Amino acid sequence: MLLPALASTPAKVALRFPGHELTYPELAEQARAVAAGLVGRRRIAVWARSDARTCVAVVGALLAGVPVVPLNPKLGERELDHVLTDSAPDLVVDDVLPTGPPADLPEPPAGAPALIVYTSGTTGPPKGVVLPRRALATNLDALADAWEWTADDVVVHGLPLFHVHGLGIGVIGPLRRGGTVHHLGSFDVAAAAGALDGDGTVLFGVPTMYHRIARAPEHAASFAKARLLVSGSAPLPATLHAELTALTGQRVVERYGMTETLMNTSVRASGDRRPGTVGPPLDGVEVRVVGDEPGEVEVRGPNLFLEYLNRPDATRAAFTEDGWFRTGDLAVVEPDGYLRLVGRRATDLIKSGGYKIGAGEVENALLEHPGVAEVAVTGEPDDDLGERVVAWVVPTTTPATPEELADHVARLLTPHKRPRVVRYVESLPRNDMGKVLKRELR
Ligand code: MCA
Ligand code: AMP
Repeated sequence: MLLPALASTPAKVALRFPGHELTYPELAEQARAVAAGLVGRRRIAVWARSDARTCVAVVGALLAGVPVVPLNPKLGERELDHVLTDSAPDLVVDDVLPTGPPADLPEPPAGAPALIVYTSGTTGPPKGVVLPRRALATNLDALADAWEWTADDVVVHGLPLFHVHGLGIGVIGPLRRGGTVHHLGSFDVAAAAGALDGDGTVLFGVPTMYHRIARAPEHAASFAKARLLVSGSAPLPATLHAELTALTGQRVVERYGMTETLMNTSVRASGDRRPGTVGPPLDGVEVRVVGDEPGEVEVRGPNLFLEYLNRPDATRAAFTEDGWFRTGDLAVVEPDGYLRLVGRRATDLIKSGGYKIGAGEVENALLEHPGVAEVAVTGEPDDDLGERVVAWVVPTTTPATPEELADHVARLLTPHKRPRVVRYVESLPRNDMGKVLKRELR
């Protein structure tokens, strides 16, 4: 059973959002009504605003065995159109939750799809990653083992609910444990500190959030109280790790995951929390680094996705013949089995604020703007975001301002993909084949 606490309904808070709490009995009642209203649906999409309604809709769909596409509520018109056309949900859940009369629903099979999460690649529009229930259940149990995560934990975060980090690990995780999610509505250092001053025990965040925590020493005492501070989705710089230790006495636990694989490795709660390392493989997950080190990380195990929706070509290309998933991440393995990630195979993937952004998507969007004749998009180091999106633009005779180009990308794709910097150039460096030499732009 994926969510046993929805059956046993302990008398405690399951979900806490600003100004709104649901206990397990309340969540179970509401989610069962949603499940009854969803019976027979093939696939649904949910506007994944950061609120309890999103969680009730997702839990209801999980109870009914109906796969859910969580939609970023800020999706721009082009990307939204792509996601809805590609996933073809037979219902889009917004404000009003579907309901039906109480019904006893059987537990869906472990191999059945649970979530379809859209993720960027190096080329083309985002792909829908189909995650089975088995992946969630086994991965969350492996994390519970590594982090000594129990029903007594109150997990605090302000992560978006349309990605694996916030929804899969940050909401379904605590619910599988029978513990509590304390979602901040949106990330804010003071709010996170307040939650940890209350009953919060564990904090989940991306490195950008930890960077902002390190810039707010007035709240250090609150972060010092946490049982665990966990970071993931992008590399936590060793300097930031050290700053946080100096400030809070805590050593941040890093874990390494991917939409397609959920979590692959993590430093254990009882383990050595070395800066720049993401720990050993989780129980049940096979991880190998192929070729000369640093080599590509490949993963096999019950944590893997089933397929990219409607993309058998991309699915095939992502796996080796014997079923290892190629992550595209480069790593070395330390003597004690810890992974140290050192980069990515593809230069055209940017990680900004923990969000994965394909350079090609942003280039295609910018090329549609009348002010842009040619463009190349790169990622540059950024203290706060890890990397920032930079657009190198050859303007037309009607040039656009950086703000206009940022708004254009935000409106077409999504705000976090917008260029943070625009550099106007007379021409782009190209090789004999006409391909842009991005390395020369850095
Ligand atoms: C700004 N905004 C705009 C524009 N400019 N909207 C429209 N047009 C514009 N031109 C809006 C943004 O949408 C945002 O709204 C607000 O203004 C601030 O924008 P921004 O500067 O982008 O936000 P930020 O303050 O830089 O955000 C930092 C952040 C965020 C909070 C750290 O990047 C974040 O939540 N990151 C988490 C990413 C994540 O969960 N990744 C997991 C995927 P608003 O604030 O309302 O949004 S990786 C994963 O799942 C794997 C499995 C793993 O390993 O975890
Ligand atoms: P996504 O496709 O958005 O799920 O992002 C997955 C990618 O995020 C991985 O392939 C890694 O490149 C990166 N990532 C996740 N966790 C970490 C981490 N702890 N350290 C470094 N990179 C990470």
